[in-house]
Amino acid sequence: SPSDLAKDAAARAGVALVQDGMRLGLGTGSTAVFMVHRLAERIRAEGLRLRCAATSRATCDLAGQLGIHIEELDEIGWLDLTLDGADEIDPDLNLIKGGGGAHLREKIVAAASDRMVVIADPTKVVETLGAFHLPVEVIPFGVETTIVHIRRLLDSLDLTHRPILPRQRDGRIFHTDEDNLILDLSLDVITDCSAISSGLHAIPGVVEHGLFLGMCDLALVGAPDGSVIEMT
Ligand code: DER
Repeated sequence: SPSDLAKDAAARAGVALVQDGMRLGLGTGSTAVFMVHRLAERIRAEGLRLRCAATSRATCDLAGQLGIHIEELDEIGWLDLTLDGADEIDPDLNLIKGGGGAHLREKIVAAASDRMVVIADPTKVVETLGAFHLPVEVIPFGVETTIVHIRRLLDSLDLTHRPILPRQRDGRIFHTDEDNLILDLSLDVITDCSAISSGLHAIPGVVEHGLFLGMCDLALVGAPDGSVIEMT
């Protein structure tokens, strides 16, 4: 499909940044799947020696199936480059991530990297963040009270929002790799990213949200014809 061609083009451009000996963070999601496949091809073709940390069990499993040796982030310590997808990318390269429910480990890995490069198809590029829901990872204990605090925060910021319920997948409550829950906030337009970010972080039951502010160094946006636009 055109979307797959665009994702693969972005994935190939991201993998082209990988140099022998690098310590890499491998993202999560459908675009990251293309990236892991292209990376495995380069490793096989060129005998690249890399140290790779995964941002989810799903990516760890896929990489393992493709012969990519995955290590724990703490075994590697720090990373040169993280390649990951995004749900939305604004002109300042601020992101919404978490559509796949992996934004906590993704943010930890991105924060442990000298460089974060996002790979995406054109549908992810937006003028203003918010059309995509904002995922928030929360501890299951007392989640109803956490929801009350989030609702009060959104009201204080004059943000309209719909009922806040834990994310479901295949009809069951979704749990993250840390066995936490995800709340998807439908905010429509997010203009004051920092107010939302600091407000959410002040709530005890909130673990992490999907706003990646000032973390992305470069976005590679693929097109179905194989071309790639760089956003910096
Ligand atoms: O969950 C995530 O953060 C993923 O990276 C997501 O944002 C992008 O997933 P996609 O490549 O399947 O659109």
